[in-house]
Amino acid sequence: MERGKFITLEGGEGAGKSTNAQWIADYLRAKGKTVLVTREPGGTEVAEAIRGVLLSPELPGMNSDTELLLMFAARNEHLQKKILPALGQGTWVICDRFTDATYAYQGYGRGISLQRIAELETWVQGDLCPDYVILFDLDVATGMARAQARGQADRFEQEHADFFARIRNGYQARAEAAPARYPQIDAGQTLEQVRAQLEQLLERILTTEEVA
Ligand code: T5A
Repeated sequence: MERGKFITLEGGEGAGKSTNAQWIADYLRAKGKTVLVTREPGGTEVAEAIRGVLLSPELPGMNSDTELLLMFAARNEHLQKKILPALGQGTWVICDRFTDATYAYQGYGRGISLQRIAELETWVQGDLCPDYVILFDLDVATGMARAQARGQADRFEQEHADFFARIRNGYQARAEAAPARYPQIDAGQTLEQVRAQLEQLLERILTTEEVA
C-alpha cells in the first residue's frame, strides 16, 4: 500500500496551527484522503502524560536537556504507536508540531546544539521526516497577544519576547534551507484569508502527489 503523506504544522505561539488543523483534515477528506490529526508533544496516552510534565506551569523550571529528552521520549512513543502505523496504512497524518519545533524551541530558543538535536532526531526517526512542514509565520507580539487572550499561560507561553523572536528566526532559517518542503502561510491575516492561502497550498500538494 502507498504510504500516506506526513504533514506537520509549525510556527510560534498563537499562530493558528490548532485552529486550522481540523480544517486542513476536512479539506483533504473531501478530496478522498483518509486523514489522522494529532499533535506534539502528545498524541498517545503516554506521550500526553509527558506533555503534562513539559507544559505544567506548576512544576519548577527544568534543565534544557531534560526538556529536550522528554520531547524526544514523547515523540518516540507517538511515532511508534500512532504515526508510523497510520502512514503505513496509507493515512495522511496532520501533526500539530513535530521535530522542527524542537530545533526552533530547544535549539534556537534554549540554545542547545543543533548537532545534538540532529543526533536524537536520527535515533528516534531514522530517515523519516515530514513531506511538508506548513509554517504559520506571525510576528511575535501578535502571537503572544493571541495566546494570552486565551487565559492561563503554560510553561512556554511564560517566556519573554526575545525567546519567541529567536524561535521565529530559527523557523525561518530552516524554511530558507528547503523552501519547497516548508511552504509558508502569512498567519497575520484574517482566518478567512489564512484559509484561502491554505486552500491554494493544499491544491498544489494534491496535484504534486497525483503527478508523482
Ligand atoms: N514545543 C513543542 C517545544 O518546545 N518543542 C517541541 O519539540 C514541541 C513539539 C506546545 C508547546 O510545546 C513547545 C511549543 C509549545 O510552546 P501547545 O499548547 O500545543 O504547547 O502550543 P502551541 O502549539 O503553540 O499552541 P497555540 O495554541 O499557542 O498556537 P496555535 O495552535 O498556533 O494557535 P491557535 O490555533 O490555538 O490560535 C490561538 C488563538 O488565536 C486565534 C484562535 O482563535 C485562538 O484564540 N486565531 C486567530 N485570530 C485572528 N486571526 C487569525 N487568523 C487567527 N488564527 C487563530
